[in-house]
Amino acid sequence: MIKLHHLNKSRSKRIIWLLEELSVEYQVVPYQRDSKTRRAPDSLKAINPLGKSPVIQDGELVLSESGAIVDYLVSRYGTKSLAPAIHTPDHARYIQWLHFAEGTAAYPLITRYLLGVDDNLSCFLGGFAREQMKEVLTFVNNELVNKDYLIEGQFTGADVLNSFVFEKISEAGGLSKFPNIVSYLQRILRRPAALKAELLEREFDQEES
Ligand SMILES: N[C@@H](CCC(=O)N[C@@H](CS)C(=O)NCC(=O)O)C(=O)O
Repeated sequence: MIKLHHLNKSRSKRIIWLLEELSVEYQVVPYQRDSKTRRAPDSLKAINPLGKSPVIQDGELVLSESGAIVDYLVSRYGTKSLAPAIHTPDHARYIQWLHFAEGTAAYPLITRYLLGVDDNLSCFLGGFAREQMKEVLTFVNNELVNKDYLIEGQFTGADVLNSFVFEKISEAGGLSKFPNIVSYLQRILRRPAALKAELLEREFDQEES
């Protein structure tokens, strides 16, 4: 059975969501962040020396990096259509969106978050990341004109993976100028598998919110 090493309040919720979409059997191994440092506990390093979540175990295979995990799970277990047919232009676009989520999109979000913890958003890097974030959101908002999902006409693993950045920005009230992203996020988050992942994430979170 697939094991997901899941850290509370983290990117790992998306993997619960994907496993629910795929209707495969899985087990969640929960970890809790340190309340002061926000780091994962050292015990996670036993499975991933970097001490980062998500990580999955599937038989002998141990895999980290959310994008790689989504790609692997969808191609290995995706009996439903969670990715476009391989060797099509849409499949290439799907791969682009997989990389976008943890690359171009996540970088300014994480930078702003960390500078915010230090109350240092007015520094050069803070302004740089704010501009980058605006460009990312404008790009995605334009991509979503007349489209329900990132890939035209098809909900895919890329929607699950990209949800993290948009959810975080939405929670911070930063989507008011991006109506296509708002309606897109509402659409994907009301899927039964997404609602179930939200419930499970709360169940596995032992921190007071
Ligand atoms: N690029 C990695 C990022 C993994 C990552 O940074 N995970 C965070 C949770 S959102 C983590 O485990 N942080 C705990 C720590 O660094 O101690 C991925 O996509 O999975």
